[in-house]
Amino acid sequence: MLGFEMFPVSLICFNSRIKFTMGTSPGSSSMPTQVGIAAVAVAFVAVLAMMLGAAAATMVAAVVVVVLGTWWWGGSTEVEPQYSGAKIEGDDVTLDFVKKMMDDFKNQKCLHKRYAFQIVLQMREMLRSQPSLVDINVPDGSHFTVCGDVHGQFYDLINIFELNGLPSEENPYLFNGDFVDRGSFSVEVILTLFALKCMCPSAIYLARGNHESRSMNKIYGFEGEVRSKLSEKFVELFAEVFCCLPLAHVINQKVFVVHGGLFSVDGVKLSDIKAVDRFCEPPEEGLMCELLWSDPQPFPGRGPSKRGVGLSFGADVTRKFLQDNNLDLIVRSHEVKDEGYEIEHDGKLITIFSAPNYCDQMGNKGAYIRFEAPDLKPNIVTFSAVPHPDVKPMAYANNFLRMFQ
Ligand SMILES: [Mn+2]
Repeated sequence: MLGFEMFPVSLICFNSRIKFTMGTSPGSSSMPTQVGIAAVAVAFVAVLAMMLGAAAATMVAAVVVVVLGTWWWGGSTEVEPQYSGAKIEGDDVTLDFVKKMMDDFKNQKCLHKRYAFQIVLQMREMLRSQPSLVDINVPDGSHFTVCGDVHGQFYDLINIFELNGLPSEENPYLFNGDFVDRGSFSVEVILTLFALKCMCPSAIYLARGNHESRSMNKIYGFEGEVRSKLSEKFVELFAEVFCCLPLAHVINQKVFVVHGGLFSVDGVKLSDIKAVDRFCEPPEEGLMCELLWSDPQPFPGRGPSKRGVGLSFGADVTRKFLQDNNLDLIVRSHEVKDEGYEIEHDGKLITIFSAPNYCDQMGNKGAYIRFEAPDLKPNIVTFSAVPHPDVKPMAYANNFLRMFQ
């Protein structure tokens, strides 16, 4: 069960039929917000009635409704005076806030829901305006780091930042999907990555992985963790934001970076990927599905996927895609590797995986790639796992499903 998710296709099919509501609903805060608005509206009418000569009782009723409405509206987002964790002052997520938040997380302290909400909403707005394929420009003399799957291993994520520096305009990163699930610190990982992007959008790029989806989060732990550490409404909110994540990135028009891999058909152009309408749960076939799910294979041509979703593609498929799009290299993630990386397809495809000792039991190294512009030669750095608090992987996953692990 560990290396690959043998994912029941029936579940995916079921899931993709669920209508995606983003854009039609104002967000998961709509319930208390609507109650608040209704309360204010009633109060307004009452005050008007009073001004027109109604009884003092109307006035009393209005005051009661206003007080109740305000309490109801603000109750869930108010920060209690005893809260000692990281705080966002105003609208701006600052470096000081992110550092304090990461420090709190390290000490297993939660971020207040109010700030988590602010970060996730800001993230949703930012990601909505992004194209499905994002072009990244790394100026000559600068560098750029690409990381693979993190899978909720927060302590290994901070270790990457200790080894390679925090994301900033001068030290930008791309995290190539599968931020959550499996590891039991997925909430800490996703809030850290999102907060860094809110702080400085050009410091960190985030691509969707196959685990940034409702059906996977339900099975592999993220949904339960969100419910436990935040609340039910965040389950919905994260599902919406994940649907806004871009599908692929291209560095300096030369390096194509995607979570899974290539396609069941030849001739796909970057413009086709840019044109994918990605604001949905991953479908069970087509370009978007294959970008998130496919794997390379050591023999030429194409074959069925060992996962039951996407496909396996050979070096000839890689070569043709690179030629068709005038690219030099594919970087992808999605598969655990002993050394944290693997170079395949005549050096034209690199798998990068950044969750060392995956699920506390694979004994693998983690790795990231540092590219220096202009030559963009991939420098691979490997690292070992660091200790984490005694919370087992999949601790928040559905217990019934865990019996089959
Ligand atoms: Mn994956």
